[in-house]
Amino acid sequence: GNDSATTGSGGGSGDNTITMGFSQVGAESGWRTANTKSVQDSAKTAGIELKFSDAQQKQENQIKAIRSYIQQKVDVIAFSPVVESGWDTVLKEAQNAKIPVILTDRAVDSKDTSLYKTFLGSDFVEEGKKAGQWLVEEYKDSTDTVNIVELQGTTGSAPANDRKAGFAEVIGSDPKFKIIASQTGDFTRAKGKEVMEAFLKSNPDIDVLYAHNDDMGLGAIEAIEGAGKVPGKDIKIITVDAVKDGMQALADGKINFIVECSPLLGPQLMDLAKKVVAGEQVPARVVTEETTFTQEQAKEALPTRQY
Ligand code: GZL
Repeated sequence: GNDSATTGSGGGSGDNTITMGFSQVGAESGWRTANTKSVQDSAKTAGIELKFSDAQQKQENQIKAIRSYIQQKVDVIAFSPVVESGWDTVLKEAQNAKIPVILTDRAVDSKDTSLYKTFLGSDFVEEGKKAGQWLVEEYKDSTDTVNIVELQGTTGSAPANDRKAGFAEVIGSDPKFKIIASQTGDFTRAKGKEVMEAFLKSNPDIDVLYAHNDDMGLGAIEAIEGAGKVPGKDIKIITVDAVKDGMQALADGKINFIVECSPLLGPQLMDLAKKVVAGEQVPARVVTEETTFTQEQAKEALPTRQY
């Protein structure tokens, strides 16, 4: 491992306090704000000095933030890459500056995995598969065509790519399932509503909506109700995240199934950061523990939901 002279610990307050530079995607969804709170609260609890930036979902802002953390000689850099590609150059700059990098939440598609010490986050393919499995089960006794519309997450992001792939893999087992429209809603309520309005105009017979996060699903519910249809009944809805507002809609019967994606990555992130700065070995991949919720389970879980 590096001795203190070369790990950029000059960025700390001079004593052995670890300084972390964190580049957050943005504040696009309930999930994201819960994730930010988890990171900030956990840094305080861990005694880690946190430099935090919000990139407003723009990759160039994340690259700028990472470069500024390198200039400030922080001890460790952590970030959630808004999209999978285009990180090798700035990650090489961090590597040359001997500043370890931790990926959290979303992944990068860099071939050189030495560019980061570990990736802490959910298995998004698995999340897509869980959504597909619920649908297969829900329609197991029907042979009619099932018309599905899909609201994808941010174009090029790992959760959008993988939730789409996992879902398609599972429903692809039966030709009755047809994805008749699929478009990005950029993980936001506003865009989810806008795209769902367009889907409703051009597709009179939609049976199911698969939204890559609760926020787009909640926006779509407004569009569905605006079109005089009943969400959860006329159009069944599957979403991912299980944030409070999504769980409330699930309990109210407007959503039919939610695949959890936990934003509470802060404690594990700070633990990994301490190990990485100390030069200890850490697993290359740490997968988040998470489950799924039906309408009944949402009613039970809501009172104690942390986010
Ligand atoms: C998933 C995370 C996604 C959430 C969305 O880990 O990257 O981004 O599912 C959020 O709600 O906007």
